[in-house]
Amino acid sequence: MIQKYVFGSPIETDAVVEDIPVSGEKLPFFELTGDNGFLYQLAEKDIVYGLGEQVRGINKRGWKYVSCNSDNPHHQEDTVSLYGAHNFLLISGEELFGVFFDYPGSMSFDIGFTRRDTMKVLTSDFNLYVYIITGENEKEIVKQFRRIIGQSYIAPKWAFGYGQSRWGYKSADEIRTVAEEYRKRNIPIDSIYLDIDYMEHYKDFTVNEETFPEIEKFCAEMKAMGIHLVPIIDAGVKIEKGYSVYEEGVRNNYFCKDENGNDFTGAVWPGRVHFPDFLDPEVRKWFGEKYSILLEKGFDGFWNDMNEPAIFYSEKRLASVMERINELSKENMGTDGFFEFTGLVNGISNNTGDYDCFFHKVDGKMLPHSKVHNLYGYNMTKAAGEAFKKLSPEKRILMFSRSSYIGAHRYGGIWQGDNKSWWSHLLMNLQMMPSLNMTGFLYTGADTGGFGSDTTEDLMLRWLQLSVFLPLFRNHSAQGTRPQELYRFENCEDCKRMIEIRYGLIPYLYSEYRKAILRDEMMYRPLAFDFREDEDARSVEDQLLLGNELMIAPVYKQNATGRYVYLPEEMMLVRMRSPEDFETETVEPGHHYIRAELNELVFFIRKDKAIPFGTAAPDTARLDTSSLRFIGYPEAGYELCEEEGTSVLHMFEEHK
Ligand code: MIG
Repeated sequence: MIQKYVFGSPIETDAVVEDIPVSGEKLPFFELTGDNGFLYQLAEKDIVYGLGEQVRGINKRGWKYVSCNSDNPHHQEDTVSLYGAHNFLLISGEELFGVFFDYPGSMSFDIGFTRRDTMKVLTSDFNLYVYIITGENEKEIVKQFRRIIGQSYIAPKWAFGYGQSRWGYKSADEIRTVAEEYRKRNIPIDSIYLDIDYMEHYKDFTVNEETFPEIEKFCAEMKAMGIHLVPIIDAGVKIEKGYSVYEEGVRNNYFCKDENGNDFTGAVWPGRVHFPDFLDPEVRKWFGEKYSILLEKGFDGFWNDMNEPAIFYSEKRLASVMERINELSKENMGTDGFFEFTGLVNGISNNTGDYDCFFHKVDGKMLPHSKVHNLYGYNMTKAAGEAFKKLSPEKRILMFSRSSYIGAHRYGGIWQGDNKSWWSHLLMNLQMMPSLNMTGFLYTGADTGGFGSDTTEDLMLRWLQLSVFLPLFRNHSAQGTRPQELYRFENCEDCKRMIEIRYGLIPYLYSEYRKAILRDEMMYRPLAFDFREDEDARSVEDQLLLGNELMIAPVYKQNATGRYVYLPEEMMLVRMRSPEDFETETVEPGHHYIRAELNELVFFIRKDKAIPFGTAAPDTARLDTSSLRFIGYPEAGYELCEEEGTSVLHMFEEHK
């Protein structure tokens, strides 16, 4: 059952697409605090799931979080905000219910942080909708929530192939080399990403003709090699006379305004920019249609970045900071002055104070950005998604974004942003999957190998052993870090075999992905969602159920040659070194230490289940799905859900 409650006069976010009448009853479970907040008494054993893209564990209890989308490359234990605002929680324990706070401004969640037995949720101004969802179990509650927020975006099948990316590829030649290195070694690959350097001075929808000459030809050349090129699009539009996107935006009042009604100016990669007012449907239509410039050149996938929006500095803040620094530098700077100085400098980027200095047009009214901050990236992605429906009705386009709000899942996926090459971030990648799935983000994954800081070969291998199971499988890294294309490693062969296994898994993964979307289900679940009564399952933080058949439990510690795994039921362990080289063994329920050498992918098939498994292929277009094998329990069948419909497969039965 779903009940909708209203407080004050909320801004419509369109997160929920189903019409639900507002309940006249009193909000259950929560107490109103009188300071714009909601209070819930947590019982000793309550688990709190949710919040989508956030740090820490699957159980969110014991920390505080803030939904305030931010360009934050420090994903640490004490981080409170990342790039998304996913205000859905599921409380499981004494009571069982889901709650969605549909609120586009900044809000905070103290989940047993100040007091272990208290959850306090605070909004900035108490104008919001609250949805309470009750049901028989966790899965059923999520299903109801997913139904009211609308069906998730479906990525093309090729987007399940392996992708190589790096911030720093500067020319077509460099990209060509990457493609050749992969093909030369027969490492499967489907996509190479173009980061900001493909553009001319970081101007959206332009291509640098010197470094990327004849881009149509280059796209075609890559396509002939089986490789899709995926360019980045940034939110800010460069201020430059003669640049058509800028000029059209100014002429038609498509940019966010400052308090005087002038176009608001901030700075990002291109230098000074204006920000399109994506909350205005007319602006979305205009910006969305710009993607056709690149579609026509042969691109068929995009990633939207810097759309929290990230602001290096606003013109106004820069001026006031400079003025103050000038004053300070005239004096003999004492301790106080010095800290004021560093504070000013450090606070110049992504300063939430700037959010009151620019405005959006919402239903004909001007609203300060702070009121709708968390909707910006969502609406940028919506602009693209809506446009693709018109520009490319026949062909699926890959789209994922950095920033998001619930609702964005209908238009694209997200990636988990600027993580680091840290072992803890490999675990965090896994832990974010269920909470993202709860809120509709199915096409997701993190930068494999880690984005910031230097990776190591063993970290890469272990990370591959998680990412082979995740929809978005992209190796991406930041400039200045150790190069991490797979052919850079001494044991490139081991990496290659993991990618080959991935291609063997794609028929299964894409099928489970489609099922999860079409049925409003979670593709990745905590163990406790299927084994509710099992106390040990309820505390597992480093294993996931995948689809209806698998359990994954990757090694995420350096130098470990195995790990403890909890089996809530008997399962079949698969130990795989390549698509052709693997063994299986049945493992009893309980806690086990499972060995897994660096070159071994270990995963589990649930009791009486089996999965279809293909062979390696250079890319998804060349996957041979006519000869799927089965791995798992001998009597099991499998329902394959493909683009054309579903078909039931049985063990040893050939798939046509
Ligand atoms: O300020 O485009 O998260 O994936 O490589 C950094 C450069 C801007 C942030 C993205 C990252 C991308 C990088 N971008």
